[in-house]
Amino acid sequence: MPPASEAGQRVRCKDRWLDLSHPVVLGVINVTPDSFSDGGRFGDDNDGFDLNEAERVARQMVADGAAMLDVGGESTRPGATPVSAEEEIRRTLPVISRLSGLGALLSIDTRKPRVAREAIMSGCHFVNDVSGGRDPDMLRLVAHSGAGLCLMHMRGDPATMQKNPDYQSVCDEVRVYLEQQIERALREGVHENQIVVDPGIGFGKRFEHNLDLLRGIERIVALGFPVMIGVSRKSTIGQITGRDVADRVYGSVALAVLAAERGVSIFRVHDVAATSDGLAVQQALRSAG
Ligand code: HH2
Repeated sequence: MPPASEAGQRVRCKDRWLDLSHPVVLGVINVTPDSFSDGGRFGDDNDGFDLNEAERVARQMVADGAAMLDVGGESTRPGATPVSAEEEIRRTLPVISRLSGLGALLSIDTRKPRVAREAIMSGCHFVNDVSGGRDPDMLRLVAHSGAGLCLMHMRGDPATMQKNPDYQSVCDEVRVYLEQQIERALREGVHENQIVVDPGIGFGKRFEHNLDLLRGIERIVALGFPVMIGVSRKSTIGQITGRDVADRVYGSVALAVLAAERGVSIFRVHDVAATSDGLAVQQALRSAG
């Protein structure tokens, strides 16, 4: 694999750059009725979502320190029912158009090239592909548009991924998969400075697998590409703390800070203010040392 010369410092996002000289927060805007922690937040009576509320939440996230906002129109929680590209577009596009006026970097959380294309045309700078770029059309779209790209590891798909996932060594297998998907993306013309990788916490992994991945996250960091993680409010935190989804913020922030210490640079979170504060403290101690 070619050395990721610019990787680690910044990510190309069309005509802009995501600065990674310090850890950054990606604020989650789920425009879904069924996301595991914030589904239905923006209503939906099939006449569309509440754009004013989405804009209010987004503005608050940016004020609280989010460097980018991640808009998603399909829940990927285990067992979730897949939605069509048309439905994902109906959910996300009005929100993306509205948020594009804010000036923040925007990401689309989708596995579908059609949805990503529409989102990029409406102002998105980054594609968060939880399928890890399995569809070559997605890789070609990213190559042509110059958008940033997150390649995430997922075993199977959301409908089936938690049915007895098994690994010999989860860190090794996730690392090998990400390496292979990076190679595929580069072959399709994506530049190394567009790529971010994510081990996919909770995607086709049991509790022990998630812990092993987080303990061994330096092995993913060692790939030389910026690493993103999404642990916010997930069941891994619930299993450690015994708390319900709404009460997992402290555990989520603790995990983000520990991961930042180990070289993770992008944090996909619901609780932007709390995570930004935790990371600011981590950074202050680091530079003081
Ligand atoms: N997790 C979720 C969705 N997208 N993207 C990346 N890169 N990494 C993640 O860990 C990740 C992700 C699942 O969380 P959420 O969006 O809160 O829930 P749902 O899938 O139910 O909408």
